[in-house]
Amino acid sequence: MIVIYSEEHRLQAGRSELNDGQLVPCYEKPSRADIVHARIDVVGLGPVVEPSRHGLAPLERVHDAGYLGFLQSAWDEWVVEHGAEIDALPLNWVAPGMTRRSVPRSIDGRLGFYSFDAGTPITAGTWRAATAAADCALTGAGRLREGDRSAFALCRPPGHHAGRAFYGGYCFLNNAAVAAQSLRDGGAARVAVLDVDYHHGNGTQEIFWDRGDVLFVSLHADPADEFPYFCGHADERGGGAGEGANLNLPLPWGTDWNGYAQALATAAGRIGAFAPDALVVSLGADTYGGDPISRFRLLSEDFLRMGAAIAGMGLPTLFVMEGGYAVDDLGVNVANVLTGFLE
Ligand code: Q9C
Ligand code: ZN
Repeated sequence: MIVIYSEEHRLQAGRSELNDGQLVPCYEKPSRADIVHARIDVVGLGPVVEPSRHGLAPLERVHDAGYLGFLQSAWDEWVVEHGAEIDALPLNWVAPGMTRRSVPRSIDGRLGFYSFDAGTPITAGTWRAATAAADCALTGAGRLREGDRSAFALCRPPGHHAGRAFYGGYCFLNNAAVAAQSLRDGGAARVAVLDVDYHHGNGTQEIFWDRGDVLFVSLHADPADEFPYFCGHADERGGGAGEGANLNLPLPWGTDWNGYAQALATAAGRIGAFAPDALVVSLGADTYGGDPISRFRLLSEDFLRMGAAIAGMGLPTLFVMEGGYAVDDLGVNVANVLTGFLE
């Protein structure tokens, strides 16, 4: 399986995120990609190649042009106001009943306008790292278009929380959505996105909400208890032409492989019925029992089973790296999904 990886992920190295009332060191850090990259080498998964540059056009297919412009210049504007010694974090957001008539002029106002949490610092290298990650996903989509059965885009920063015009949850550009759209634009009539990250992929859901040509299926911790809290419920089924093309499978804290495998079988049934031409997997390994910010109980060997279950769907499959914060075990867990898929 070809692996697409860029060293530019290192340019996203936030200092701190707001968590449990405190600024703490970022969980989403460069060593995450390093350990996955190292493990891929050990298991000899496949050639590791650099992404090719795709520019802004494929990003504009799923993201708002004003939002992309904001992301591109946010750091420079932040530095003018606050200096380069502090990462850019938003401080306030609009609530229902407040107006959202125009984009604020102030950089602080715009950080809040385009975000939904204070866990996602913008730094000097955020734009370059995020675009390199999107290029990894686009390069992987290109491989599928050329006939590969599978590919792994080792993206960092992750993407599934980023929507058409918002960032959050450590995500800026929605790598999986960009890849799914590029598969559609390359001739696939229908594409399914299967999101196995521990957190609901609210950004991907929002981007494809009213689309009948892209099925979104997500297994995740119940948003009644877990981030992102405001979406991911079972009754969110898509709107308009997309009604029925969104399937959320929220699971309780403490879910182990038993409970997870049942939901994965339900997901497989829905994806099979949709009969897509390609599958994009948002691959987070934060369902692992050892994850520091999550509360599922998957074991390392369960990720082999997850890969086998995904292979059983019998589709050309692009894996796109999302979350997973138990860094020491992240390489093994992610590589297990991929080798379990190939076996
Ligand atoms: N106390 C991804 O896995 N913070 N993003 C959770 C926990 C946000 C996770 C707070 C977690 C975002 C890609
Ligand atoms: Zn996650």
